[in-house]
Amino acid sequence: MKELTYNTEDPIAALATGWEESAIAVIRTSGSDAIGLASNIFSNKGGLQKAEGGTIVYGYVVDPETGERVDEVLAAVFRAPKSYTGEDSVEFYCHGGIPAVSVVLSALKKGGFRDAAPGEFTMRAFINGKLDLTRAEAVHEIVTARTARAHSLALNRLSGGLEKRIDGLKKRLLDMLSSVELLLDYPEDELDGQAGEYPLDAKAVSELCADIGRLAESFKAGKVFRDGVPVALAGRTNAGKSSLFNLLLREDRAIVSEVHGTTRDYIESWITVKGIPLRLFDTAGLRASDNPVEAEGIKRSGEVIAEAGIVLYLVDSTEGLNEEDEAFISGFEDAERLIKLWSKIDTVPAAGEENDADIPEGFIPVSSVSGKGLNDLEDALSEAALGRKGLEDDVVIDSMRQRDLLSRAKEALVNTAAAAAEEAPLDAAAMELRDALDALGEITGEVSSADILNNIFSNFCVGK
Ligand SMILES: Nc1nc2c(ncn2[C@@H]2O[C@H](COP(=O)(O)OP(=O)(O)OP(=O)(O)O)[C@@H](O)[C@H]2O)c(=O)[nH]1
Ligand SMILES: [Mg+2]
Repeated sequence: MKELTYNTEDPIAALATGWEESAIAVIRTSGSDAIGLASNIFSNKGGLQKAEGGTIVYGYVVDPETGERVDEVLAAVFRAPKSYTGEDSVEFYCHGGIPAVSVVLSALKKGGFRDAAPGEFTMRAFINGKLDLTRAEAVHEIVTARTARAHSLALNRLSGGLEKRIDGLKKRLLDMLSSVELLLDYPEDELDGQAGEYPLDAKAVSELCADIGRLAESFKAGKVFRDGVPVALAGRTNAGKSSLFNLLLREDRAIVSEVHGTTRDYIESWITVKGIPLRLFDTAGLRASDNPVEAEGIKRSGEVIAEAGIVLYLVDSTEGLNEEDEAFISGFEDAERLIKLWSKIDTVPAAGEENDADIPEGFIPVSSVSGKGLNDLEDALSEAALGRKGLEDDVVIDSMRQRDLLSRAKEALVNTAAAAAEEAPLDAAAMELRDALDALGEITGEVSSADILNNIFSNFCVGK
């Protein structure tokens, strides 16, 4: 990746909306002289210069070299510190489409702005204290969220849900550290009434440790919502995989036929189940085949199935279980990743309670014709993706950075708890507590090196 220059002195500009045909495009600028520079390339120069923060000025962007009007725009003026970045900023609402955007950007560059690096606006917002790191990271997650639920979790972080949680943990840590440091600074005999009392309560330390551990664990759920889970449909030929694929997509996508071996190449599509983004794969039916094309399809399907986070294994209820099914199921190592489906249940005559006995243990009866079992299947998918308890807490972390720092804090508290249980000398405990506090501080960005910041913001898109 190219070395990023986040020189916060420069005036910067970038397209904040997509590079595509659109009615309106938004070009963002920021910098201490952003308003002055922008007014130099604006038809109503005085109007822009004098505009109050939070107001909009109508006019034309003018090429500073040729004096030519390049686009008719609205310019929204924001004055420091009341702007996204905390600096002076002008946002141009120009006509959409790549040509219009290009000429406006080019005029801005001639006027003294440089192209913004990825995430540079948000980085400036962080540096200027407009948001902490957990919120800054959430900005990226909001823009890239795949489902409404993922979006709402990121929005919770943006509005400070995670920052507040971390602050609460930090406060508990700080209370512990202060009581330890008090004794270190003023040995017991100088403090009235506290002689002999060990300042750390092992139980409280363990509780704090568990709370930090739980937040670290939420990374798994956060990742599920951020990246989604690959789900593969598997089973013998004609088991009904493609029919179920289409039902879950609510779209007639995969070819369905009574011919065995219809699906050759696997196909995939994103679906949303209970707010969880799932990448669903329909695969070639598993059977021994002399046809080299089908054999290759089956091989590739095997790879998809091996890499899937969840496998839906279909057995045709009109055929029943056979040895191949038994072999697949018993050969599947991680049972929690496997959901077994008893397909085409609509064909069972007078389907009802009395027939349930025919359904083998652990199978969910489904029908792609009647839709029966779809709710149970969705529950099972959600459980396989998030665990039995589902999402218990709306505050989840979804960055590896946050997870690693929480683990570091947890580790330090495990050591502190052990020291407290033995009433060990306090120096070591104080050191561990300080380390835990530092780790939590890094999460919100109180302490962070330029490298860490570059790493975080370089993943952003330009214009954010
Ligand atoms: N009655 C009934 N028929 C179904 C159901 N699901 C699939 N079928 C029929 O079963 C046949 C095979 O369905 P597909 O969805 O193509 O099966 P597949 O597992 O994708 O088959 P391959 O691609 O050959 O591996 C088709 O004739 C479908 O109409 C169901 O729920 N009920
Ligand atoms: Mg198929």
